[in-house]
Amino acid sequence: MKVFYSEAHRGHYPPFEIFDGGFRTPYLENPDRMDQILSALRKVKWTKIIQPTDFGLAPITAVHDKKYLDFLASAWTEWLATDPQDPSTLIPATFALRREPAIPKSILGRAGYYMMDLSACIVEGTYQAALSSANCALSAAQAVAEKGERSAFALCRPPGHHAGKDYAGGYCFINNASVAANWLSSKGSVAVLDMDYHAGNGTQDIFYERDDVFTVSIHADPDFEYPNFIGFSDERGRGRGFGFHQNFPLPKGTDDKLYLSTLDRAIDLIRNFNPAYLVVSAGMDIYADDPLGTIKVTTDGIGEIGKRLASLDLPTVVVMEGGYANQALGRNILAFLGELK
Ligand code: SP5
Ligand code: ZN
Repeated sequence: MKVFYSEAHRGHYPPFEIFDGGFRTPYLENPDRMDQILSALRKVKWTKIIQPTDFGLAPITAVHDKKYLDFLASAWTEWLATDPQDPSTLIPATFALRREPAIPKSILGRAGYYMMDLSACIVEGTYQAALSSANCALSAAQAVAEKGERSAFALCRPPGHHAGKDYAGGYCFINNASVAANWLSSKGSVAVLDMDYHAGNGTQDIFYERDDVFTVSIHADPDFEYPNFIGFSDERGRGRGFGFHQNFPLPKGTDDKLYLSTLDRAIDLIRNFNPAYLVVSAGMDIYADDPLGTIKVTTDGIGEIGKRLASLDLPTVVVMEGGYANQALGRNILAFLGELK
C-alpha cells in the first residue's frame, strides 16, 4: 500500500493549546504521532512510504476561501510584526459574533474571524505543513483514481476534518479529506466516512449542499463533546444536498459492539449511495485509551472497522485525522490498514 507522507509537518509544533478552563497544556497533536505511525509502517513489508506530489493551490482553493488561505499564508509574519508579549504561537482570544461579521484588518482580528477555538495554534511552519498535508491526501486520491491502486494512505499531519471553507479549528487548517474528495468528485461520485472520535464539522459544512459527495460521520455526541454545535443526527444536508449527509452521535463508553453496529448502518447508507470512490477520515481517537476520547473501541475493533469498510469493495483513500494515544497509534493504524491493503 502506498503511504504518502511529508516531513514538512515538523515545522508545525505549537508549544501549547488551551483546554477548557483556560488550562495551558502541551500540544497533543504533535510530531511524535507521525514517528509512532511511521515506525510501525516501516516494520511491515506491504507499505511503501512516498513523498507527496505538489498539486499547487488550485485543488485547495476549490474547497477553501482564498482570503482564508491568504490569512494562513501570512499569519505568522503578521503576528510577529505586532511585537506580541508572548510570540510563541498565534492564538486569538476574541471570536466572531453569531451574525454576519465584518473581517477586520488586524492579524488578531482575522485570527478570531478565521478560527473556531483555541486549538488550531499557528506557528512559523504551519502553512507549509498544512499544504504538504493536503498534498498527501491529493496524492493518495491520484493513486487510486489514476494509478490503479485499490487503496492508499495519506499520512496527514496536521489533520483536516474540523477545518471548513473559511475556518481553522481542532488542530485543523486545510481539510485534507475534503480536498481529496472534491478532487475525486470530478471523476465520479464520492462517499466520505468520518470515523474520528470528534464530529467532522468541516467536512459536513463543505459538502452540506452537494449531492455528488455523500458525507457520513460517526462520533461522540456533540451534546457533551467537541465541536459541540454541530454533528447532531437531524442534520441531513440542505437544498439539493438534503439527504446526502448523516451523523451518528454516540454516547460515552461506546464499545466495539455498539460502534460496529453503528458502522453497519453507515455502510448501508454508503452502499445505497453507490459511490465510485470512498474517502475515510481515519481518526484513531475512538481508541479506548485515547486521552481526548471517551469511546472504548479496541485495536481488534479498529481492525474490524477496516474489514467492514473493505467489504464495500471501493477504491479507497484513507486520510489520517486525530488519535493521541501515541504509543498505540502504530498498532492501531496497522490493524486498520492491514484490512484495506
Ligand atoms: C482532529 C481532532 O481530533 N481534533 C480534536 C480537537 C479537540 N480539541 C478540543 C479539546 C477539548 C479539550 N477537552 C479536554 C478533556 C481532557 N480530558
Ligand atoms: Zn478527533
